[in-house]
Amino acid sequence: MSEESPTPKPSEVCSVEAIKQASSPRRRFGDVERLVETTSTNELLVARALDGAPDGSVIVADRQSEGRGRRSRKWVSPPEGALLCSVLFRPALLLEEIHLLSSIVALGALAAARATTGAGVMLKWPNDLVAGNKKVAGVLAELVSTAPPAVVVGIGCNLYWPAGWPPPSAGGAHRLGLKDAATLEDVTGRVVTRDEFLEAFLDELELLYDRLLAPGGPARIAVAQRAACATIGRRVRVETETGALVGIASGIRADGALEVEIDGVTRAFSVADVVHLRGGE
Ligand code: BT5
Repeated sequence: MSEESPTPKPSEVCSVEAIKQASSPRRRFGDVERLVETTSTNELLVARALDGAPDGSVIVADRQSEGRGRRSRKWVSPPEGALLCSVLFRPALLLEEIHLLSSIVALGALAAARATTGAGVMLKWPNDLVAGNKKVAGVLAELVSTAPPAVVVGIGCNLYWPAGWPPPSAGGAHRLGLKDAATLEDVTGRVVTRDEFLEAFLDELELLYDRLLAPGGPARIAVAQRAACATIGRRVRVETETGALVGIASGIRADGALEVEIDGVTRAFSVADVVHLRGGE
């Protein structure tokens, strides 16, 4: 009696092409330098960019002693449990489209957070990842004065906080600027490791970067950014170097500036901090 192999169900049939795609290495962002400790992954990658490092170079560190935020602020992270990562771009983009590199990094992290933990995080202008009013990740872009210019975009994403963090001896969460911070574990109850998150993030980033560089790409990424941005339509307080103003966030301009309706006038802000206001605020 001859043994007949059972007919495979459609879900078990896998084309050679699909197998190749599933196992193919990333074309970009494959060159990942992993460090135990550095001052700031952005600082280091800016130096590497000046030395000629290629488009798609990535640096990841377990710890940073001088993590940078925007406007000379500090980014603080525990000795484990955070993704601290910087990516170098040498894109063929117009100067006014450069801000979209920060957007693809934020959108890549948003997709990675959803894929690995199911987190329903959103963006807060310009490119924070937030769960409600809690900040889960921040993005910092730095222009490198090479010709043509390069851009280093860094992301710090709180995955989970180890026991004893933030250290009470340092004044706790408030003093470290972490009172409005949260981790993906806080938000979803799920712990994702840095390597898992990094893989998901870089896979997403490759798709988004290809999309950005394709014809019509900047407009498409801008649409995706607006769709993911919880700031639009919200009553916000906009804090600038010269003071604070309250209005309704109405849009994001092509150059990345936030448009806010204040007393019937639309004003645009390129560099500012935004607070999402709740009902009575
Ligand atoms: C940012 O700045 O959100 C950009 C953060 C970018 C950090 C990454 S880590 C890898 C790469 N290398 C670097 O040196 N930097 C990048 P900003 O919007 O200015 O927010 C900074 C503020 O967020 C601080 O003043 C604190 O109040 C708060 N903060 C600091 N650490 C935080 C954390 N781990 N989680 C949430 N909030 C934090």
